Order: sequence, then C-alpha cells, then structure tokens
Amino acid sequence: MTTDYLHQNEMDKTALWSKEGFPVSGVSRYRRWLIPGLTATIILILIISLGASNSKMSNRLWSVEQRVSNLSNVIQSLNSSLQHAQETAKKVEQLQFSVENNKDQLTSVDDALKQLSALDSLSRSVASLKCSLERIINNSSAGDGCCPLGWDQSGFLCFFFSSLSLSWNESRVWCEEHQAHLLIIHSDQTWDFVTRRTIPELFWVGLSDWRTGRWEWVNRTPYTMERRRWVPGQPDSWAGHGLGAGDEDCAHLHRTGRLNDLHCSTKMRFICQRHSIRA
Ligand SMILES: [Ca+2]
Repeated sequence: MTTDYLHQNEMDKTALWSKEGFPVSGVSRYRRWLIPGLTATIILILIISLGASNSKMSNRLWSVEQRVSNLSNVIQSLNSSLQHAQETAKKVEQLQFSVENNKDQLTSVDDALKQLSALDSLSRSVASLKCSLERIINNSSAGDGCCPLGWDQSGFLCFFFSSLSLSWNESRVWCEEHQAHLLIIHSDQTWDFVTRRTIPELFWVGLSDWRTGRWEWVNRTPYTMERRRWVPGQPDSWAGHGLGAGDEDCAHLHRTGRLNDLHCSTKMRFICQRHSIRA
C-alpha cells in the first residue's frame, strides 16, 4: 500500500496537466507545439516569398508602365504624322481639283497664244506687203529690205531721228531696246543723208571717249579723227560746263551738221541706226 502510494506520488511529480485536465509528458508537449510552429514558419516563409515576388512584380509593372508610356508617345507621334499626312493629302487633292478646273482655262490660254501667233504671222505679212509698197513708191531695190514704221531708209540702213530728248547713255539704251544702236557713220553718203535731216537741230551720235579717253564708236570700234567733220576748235573737252564731274566726253551733231563734244548728261534728241528688215 505504501509502495503504491509512493509510485503514485512520483507520477504526480513528473506528470503535467493537459488542457483537458489529463496530464501529458514532455515529448507530448513538444509534439503539441511542433505543428503550429512549423505552420507559422511556413506562413512566414510564404509571406517573405510573396514579398520578394511582389517586389519583382512591382519592378516588372514599372517596366511595363514605362514601355506603355513610351508606346503612348510613339502612338501620339504616329497620330500627329498621320494627321499631317491627311492634311497633305487634302491639299494635294485640292491642288488636283484646281488643276482639273484650270485645264479649260489653260486650253483657252493655249488657244489665245495660237491666235497671237497667227496675228504675228499676219503682222509679218502686212509688214512684207508694206515693204513691197514702199519699194514701189520709193523706187528702191528689193534687196534693200524695209525699215520699221517711222524710220528713214538709206540703202539697207534704217535711221530713227528722235523727237524725244535724252542723255547720251539713255539714248544708247533706247536704241538698243529697239534692236538698233546710236548712229555710226563710215561714209560721206551716210553723212550727207543724215545731216540733211538734222540741220539745224542737235542730235547725239554714237561717238564718245568716256570709256578709254580715246574717241570710239558706240560698238567700240576705233574712230579715226576727221577734223573737217568737227566744229572748228572741237573737240575741246571743256570742263567749265558746271554739269558735274568730267569733261565733255560725248559727241553730237551741231546746228551746222558738224560734230561737237558735250557733257554726256546733257539731254538732246538722238539718232538710232539699224539694218533694214528683209521682207
Ligand atoms: Ca565741246
């Protein structure tokens, strides 16, 4: 009886009490906490893994966002280009429409040009007829050709005696604009023909020394001095004219039909010369 009591007492000292009121040993207690501990550990690992995974996912999401943003920019740029292309296409279409509309007008212009060409041809025919009539009236040779209306003819040369007064250089330009040049005289016959029409007026001729200091014709051929053609004492290159810099560098026909040098800026009538027109 005493032994049983002792044994029971030992049991009481070494045993622990379970929740349910039953005593459990140390091993059982360890086993009881093992499963929750493992579970908590696994959950913790899962949480950490999920956190790491979440971080990677965030990085990927940021990368994807960046790409989407870049893609948006590209799409915006493409839209802008597309809009520009559409506007250009509209303009091309409008231009095409305009060209189509103007086709008729262009055809009209072409017709007008053809008519002008026909008129020009008609004008040449009239000029040819006029030339033939003038040859009959003047009893001139057919080989001499014809001069423009308002020009005087001597042989195959035409002369224009202006009523307009210009400077020497302006006169030169005027003649050139009329397919002619200022008067150049190489023969006594021409001299007589011209001076019969100029005396007692003053006219510029194509003779000057402003370019090189030597007298030359307007076509730059050298002039051979003939004193008998000049007013006595001329050319004198007079510098007291009060007409600005330079002396008298341009020649004109004086009232007597002889030459005198004068300041080129002086305005006076002039004589143009050209070849006759072959009819
Ligand atoms: Ca003079």
